[in-house]
Amino acid sequence: MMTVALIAFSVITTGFLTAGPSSAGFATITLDGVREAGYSAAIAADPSGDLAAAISGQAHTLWTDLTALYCANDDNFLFVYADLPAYSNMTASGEIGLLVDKATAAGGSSDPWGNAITYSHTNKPDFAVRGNIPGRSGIAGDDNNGWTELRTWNGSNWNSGAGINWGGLSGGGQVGSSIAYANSQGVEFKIPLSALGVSSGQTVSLEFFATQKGATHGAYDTTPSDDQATGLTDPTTQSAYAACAIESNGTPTNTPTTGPTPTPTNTPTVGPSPTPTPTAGSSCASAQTGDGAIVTTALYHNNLEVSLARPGRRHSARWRSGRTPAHLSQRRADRQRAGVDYRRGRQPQLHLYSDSRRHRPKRPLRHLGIPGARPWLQH
Ligand SMILES: [Ca+2]
Ligand SMILES: [Ca+2]
Ligand SMILES: [Ca+2]
Repeated sequence: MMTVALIAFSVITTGFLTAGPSSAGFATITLDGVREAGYSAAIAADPSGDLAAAISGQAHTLWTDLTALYCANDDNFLFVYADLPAYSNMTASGEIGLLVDKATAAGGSSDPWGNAITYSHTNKPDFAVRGNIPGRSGIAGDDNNGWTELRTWNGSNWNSGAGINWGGLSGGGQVGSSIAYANSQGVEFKIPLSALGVSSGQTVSLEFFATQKGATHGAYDTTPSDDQATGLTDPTTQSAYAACAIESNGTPTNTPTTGPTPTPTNTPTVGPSPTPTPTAGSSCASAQTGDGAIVTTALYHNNLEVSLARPGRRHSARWRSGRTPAHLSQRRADRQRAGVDYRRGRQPQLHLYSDSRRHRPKRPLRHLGIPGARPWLQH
């Protein structure tokens, strides 16, 4: 028996891309002195208008009133931003300092530039970015040239980084390679994570202060809030930090999740091998490749398949008896139905036609565009 197994099944597969946990601190930041949205929420705040009267009373030190501190990072840099709403390079004069601690007790306890600022944090700062703001000229004592150093505590002093203009500002510029200022905006730092020796998952502690050049000046103001100068020459002692977490990339990790389990609608069954071993029939001269199977590209003869050789029981009986069909009308009808040519005196033959060609019984398959099809199925 010829068997054609029709395999029908459908598989529903659904995939989802799931975003990883959000990382508020991970962002793409441009070093330009402007605080972009990537900084998200402030990590520290300080009241506005809280400067000592002697400091707020000078136009060129009014910029030292600090209000908020931010941080962000990408794969390679820590960005820190301090709002300086009253800063202008046309009027401001003074210095900045950014302390960074890596949660180690060791560190410097005095200011690397020699101001009257004592670092008494439980964990002493391991790095201090100290710089002159790009500001106005003509203020005695202040350089206001933008020169900025990244000092590293080497275990005994702050000498590492001395004499190197790390920030890259010169000639009155406000945007350097590692620090940038923008009028009425603030100051922005871009610190290589490699320089700090930290990576995502770690937290650094930060404190930012503003002051003026000179051994008698303490911190005029700080973020986070801390001891601040009550006058132009009041020494200060700092002990406050703001925590800044170094975040990993918040880009979706594309972790695939399994959707609904695919459910085949029918269990696939294996049909006949497309190239079975030929088996010679009793009345066949020899076996032919493809005998005994139906394939989509060809038809072959199978002497064992009675239903094809003798499509109609009535006529099968007649053939066996050798009688000539008596009713031509019946024969015509049968011919149209089954495509059987049993003309008198000829060996019974079976013609196969497509369904659509049922009423054109003489047109064999090879005329219907089926490659390789044999037009006759002969027994
Ligand atoms: Ca920016
Ligand atoms: Ca303030
Ligand atoms: Ca430390």
